[in-house]
Amino acid sequence: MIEKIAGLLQEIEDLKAMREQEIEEFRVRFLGKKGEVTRLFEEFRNVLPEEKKEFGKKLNELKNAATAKIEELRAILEESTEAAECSFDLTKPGDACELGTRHPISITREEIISIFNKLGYTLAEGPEIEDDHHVFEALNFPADHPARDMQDTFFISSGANPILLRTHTSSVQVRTMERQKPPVRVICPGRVFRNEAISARAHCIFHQVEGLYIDKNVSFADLKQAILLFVKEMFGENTQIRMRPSYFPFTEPSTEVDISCNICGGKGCNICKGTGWLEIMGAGMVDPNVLSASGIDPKEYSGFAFGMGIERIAMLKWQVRDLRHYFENDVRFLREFETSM
Ligand code: 2U9
Repeated sequence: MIEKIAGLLQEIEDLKAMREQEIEEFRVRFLGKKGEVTRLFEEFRNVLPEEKKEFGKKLNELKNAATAKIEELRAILEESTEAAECSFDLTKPGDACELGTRHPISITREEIISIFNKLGYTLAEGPEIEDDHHVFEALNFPADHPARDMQDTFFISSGANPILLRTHTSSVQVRTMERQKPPVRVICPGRVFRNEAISARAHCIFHQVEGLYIDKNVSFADLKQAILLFVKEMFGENTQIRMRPSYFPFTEPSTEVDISCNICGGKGCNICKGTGWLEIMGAGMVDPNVLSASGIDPKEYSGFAFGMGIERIAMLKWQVRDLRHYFENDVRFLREFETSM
């Protein structure tokens, strides 16, 4: 009997890693209702009293060894299963990597910049948080101009030269003029902020591109030609322009520029509200006061400037009906521009 137990103990010790089913078979064979250990416990009753102590000790040893081995085998199995699950299957096809799309505002901004780059304009950028001097004072805004009101501008501080969120990128051109002697030919894209109620046609944050050209003998004819070249590149060779008189504190004379409707070609449709024309930008000859404020002699130099809202240009290019689409980042809207990458 003792020998039998020793044999079984040896058998247990020799056992190597097993699959789930083999471990279960081993458990049934040793610890099951009709298993080896159970049978030996039954035989224990017939053992001579003087042998009971040694036999009982060996029997418990066998039971403990079988239980411990089962636990050990299960742990080994679990570890190897986990390792197998973690290991890479190099034959599997890779996960598709979904590419994002460029935002229509970025696409439009890059296109506008690239057209003006070809005309010799270089890029200039400046801070979104500005001071009153660069946004209003140097641009000939009178002290009581409504743009200087809290209703129109987000102010950060008050005082002699308040800090505010720029309402146009014209401050970038002011900084360029302060730094650089003419000739100046810059294109200035950027975010601007106005205290407006959000609707389909207005937003408190939007994007502008403004341009400035200062040199000797720059005329209104040069301005007209630059704009005509731009719109033909942007909206097609057959695009016409129309200039209407307007007013801005920083330009004199000032104009608002329309293009012939790129949907109906000027015949009149619901996009151009039957007029055949679409407003795209403002422009004008830089006011002599603006030149002097930044240290440029208006007797020696003249210049033109223009400004446009990127959202508006993109709306006209792709017939976007509601400005809010640009800021909501709904992928169904953004995917419309997938092919424009
Ligand atoms: C300097 C001198 C002059 C920039 C200009 C406009 C006309 C204009 C609007 C178009 C739609 C702003 O986005 S919008 O609301 N802009 O009409 N901007 S001329 O004139 C300057 C700029 C800088 C030093």
